[in-house]
Amino acid sequence: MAPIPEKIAVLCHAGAGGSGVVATELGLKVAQAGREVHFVGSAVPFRLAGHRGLRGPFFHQVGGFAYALFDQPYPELAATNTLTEVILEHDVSLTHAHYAIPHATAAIHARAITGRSRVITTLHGTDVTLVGAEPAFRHTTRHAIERSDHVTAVSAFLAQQTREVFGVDREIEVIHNFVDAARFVRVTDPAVRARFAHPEEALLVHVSNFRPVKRVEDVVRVFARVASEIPARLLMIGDGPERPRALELAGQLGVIGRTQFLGSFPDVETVLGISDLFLLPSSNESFGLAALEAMSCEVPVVAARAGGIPEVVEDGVTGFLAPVGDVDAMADAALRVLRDRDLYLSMGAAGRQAALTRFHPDRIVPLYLAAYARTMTPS
Ligand code: GMT
Repeated sequence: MAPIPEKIAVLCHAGAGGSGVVATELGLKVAQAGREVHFVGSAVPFRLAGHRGLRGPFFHQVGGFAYALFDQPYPELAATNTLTEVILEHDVSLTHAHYAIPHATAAIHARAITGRSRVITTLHGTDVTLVGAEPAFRHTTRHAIERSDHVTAVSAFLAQQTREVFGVDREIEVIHNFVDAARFVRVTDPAVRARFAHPEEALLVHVSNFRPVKRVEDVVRVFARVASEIPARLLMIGDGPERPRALELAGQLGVIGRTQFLGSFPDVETVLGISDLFLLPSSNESFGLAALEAMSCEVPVVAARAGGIPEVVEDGVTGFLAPVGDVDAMADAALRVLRDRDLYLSMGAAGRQAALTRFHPDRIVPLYLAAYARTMTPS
C-alpha cells in the first residue's frame, strides 16, 4: 500500500450544504494529521472561516471569465484550470473531489492535463439522486464515477443507488459522515434557551437548505399538530426556495407566532444544543448530517424512513422513523418522545453515544486516510 500523500487538494462546494461541511471538517482533520491541504472552490467554504494559516490549510479561489460569446458560465472548466495550477505549483499528488458535478469531472480533467494527482471522489447524495440522474448530466456523472481512482459514498444506500442509477459495477467504499462531538454538545445554560422558548415549552428544530426534497411543509404540519396538544415552539434554520411556502403555511395553520425562521445561521450547534426534538421529513436523504449533529447534542430525531436516514437514526433507539409524508405518524412520534421524559432522555443519550462511537472523527477520519493511501496505490 502506498503512503498517505503529503499534499492534498480538496474540491468542494462552499455553501451551507452538507457536502461542503463534510469536505471542510475532513480537510481540517487531514491538515491536523500533518498533511498540506489546499481547498479549491468558488468561495471559502463557510466552516473553513478562521482556520487558515501560514502553514495551511490554504484556499484557492476558482477563477472565472465572462465573455459575450458564452451564454452561461463554465464552472467545470474554471475549476479544472485552478486545480491544474494548484497541482503544478504545489506538487499536489491527490485530489479529493466532493460531489460528482462538477468537481469529480474537473479533478479527472486536471489529472489528464497534469499527468499526475490521482482522484478520490466522495458522493454525497443529490449529485447522484437528483443532479447526476438528470439526462443533461448523466453521461458526465457516470464518467466521473467510473474514471475516479477511488470512489466513496456517505451511506450504503447511496452506494447502491449509484450502482442502480448509473449501472456501474466498480467498488464504491461506504464511509459514513462524522460529527465533531466536542463541539456539538448539549447546551445547559438556561439563559441561552430562554432566548428562544419558555421553560415549559418543547423546542422543535429543523435545519436544511429548504429545497423541495426536505419537505419543509411537513415540518410545519407536524409542528402544528404537536403545538395543538402541548406548549411548543419551532426553530427553522437555513434558507432556500421553499421557505416562503413554509412561512405561509405556518400562518395558515395558526402557528406563525410560535415559529421562528432564523435563516442561515453559523452557530447551528448552539441552537441544536438547546433543542428538544429534531425533525427531518425529507423525501430522500443520502445520510442526514444535520440529524447526526442533533444526535450529538442529545436531541432525539423524528424523520422519514428515506434513503440513508435509517443508517444514521436508529428507529426506536435514537428517534423514530415514519413513512415519507406521514405527518400524523411523525406528530404522534414527536408527542410520544416529548411527553415521556425517560424515553426522551434515553433517546438523547443513545444519539450521543452513536456520535461518540460509530460517527466519531477518530473512527471515520482514519478510514479516509486509508482510502487516500489506497487511491495512491496502482491497481
Ligand atoms: O442536503 C442537501 O441537499 C445538501 C447536500 C449536499 O450535497 O451538500 O447534502 C447531501 O450531502 C450531505 C453530506 O454528505 C448528506 O448528509 C445529505 O443527506 C445529502 N442530501 C441529500 O441526499 C438530499
